[in-house]
Amino acid sequence: MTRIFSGIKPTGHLTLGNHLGAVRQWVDVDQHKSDALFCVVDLHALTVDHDPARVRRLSRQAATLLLAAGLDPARCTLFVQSHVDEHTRLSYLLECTASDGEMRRMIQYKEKSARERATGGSVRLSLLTYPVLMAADILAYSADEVPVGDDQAQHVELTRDLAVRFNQRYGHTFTVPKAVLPSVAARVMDLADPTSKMGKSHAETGGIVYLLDEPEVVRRKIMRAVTDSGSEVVYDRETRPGVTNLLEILAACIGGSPVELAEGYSSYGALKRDTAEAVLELLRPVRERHAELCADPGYVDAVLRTGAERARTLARPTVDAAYAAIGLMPPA
Ligand code: AQP
Repeated sequence: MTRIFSGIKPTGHLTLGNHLGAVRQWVDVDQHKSDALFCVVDLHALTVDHDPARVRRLSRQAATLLLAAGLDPARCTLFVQSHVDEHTRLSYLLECTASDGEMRRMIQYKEKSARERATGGSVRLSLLTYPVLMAADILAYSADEVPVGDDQAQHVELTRDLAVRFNQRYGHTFTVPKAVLPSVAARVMDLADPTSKMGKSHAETGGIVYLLDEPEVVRRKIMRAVTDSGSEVVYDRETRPGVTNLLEILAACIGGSPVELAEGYSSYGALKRDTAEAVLELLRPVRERHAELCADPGYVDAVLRTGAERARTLARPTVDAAYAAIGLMPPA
């Protein structure tokens, strides 16, 4: 059976981008056809300036929202990264496999480190090495597939390179995984700036739809989405990024192709109205279930405990094999 691993960082409240680009695929497809592991990757949230209490709160909220979105603990394994030591154990071995040049070429590192420096902050070393920890997250479970949005494709490519290199140097240890991207909404853009990705940690929140936004707020954000000059509804990422983003969101919510959906609209207003209603319809059950789960924190704890136990059992032999292969003496 195909093994799948994917994760989400508790750096902010989950967004429509996370939902359409990743979580919905996990819920509707992955957990039914594969041995799927989903992880709240809390260690990754420490790579930028963070508030400890907020990370703890957002980790719980992310796990609760994933269950609310439809992850079923009877069908998949849901856990928190820092509850399973194998991730950091393996990460160091992969740091000894990667080169610093490789790390500095990562687009997210270049963008985020530039942002940090521009605001006078210092760049944490972990921001540079975090793709290696992500590789460890994936390789520890011998995952075959990694369902991700487009922004993570480069990191999965790095994971593949590290797996191949390690296997060549030290003998076959890791499965070489591949990224699986959704066919639409692989990169949902910020509604207020459709040339930049809708990211949950971004400071400007006016163009970001959060899964727990009140319906009126969702409606307002979509109705105020920046559209393009011209008035025709045309699907073209280059020349019409705003309208194209709305068409992608609508298509991801109701099905169909964004190009064909465009033919049914003669004004931006109608497209925005339909997109807002489609998003609200998609998020309504998630919000309702989230409220129910918040009333039962013991259930969420139990799911995460069982998930971490299974994750540990799966990761341990692979990480132990990597320790042996790279030349470390086993404990007596
Ligand atoms: N806008 C998006 N469109 C499609 N997919 C997306 N994903 C994230 N944003 C979009 C996918 O969701 C999964 C989890 O994402 P993440 O937690 O790694 O990243 P984030 O939500 O983008 O969080 P941040 O902290 O705001 O990250 P940065 O600062 O990197 O933008 C992934 O599969 C991701 O592809």
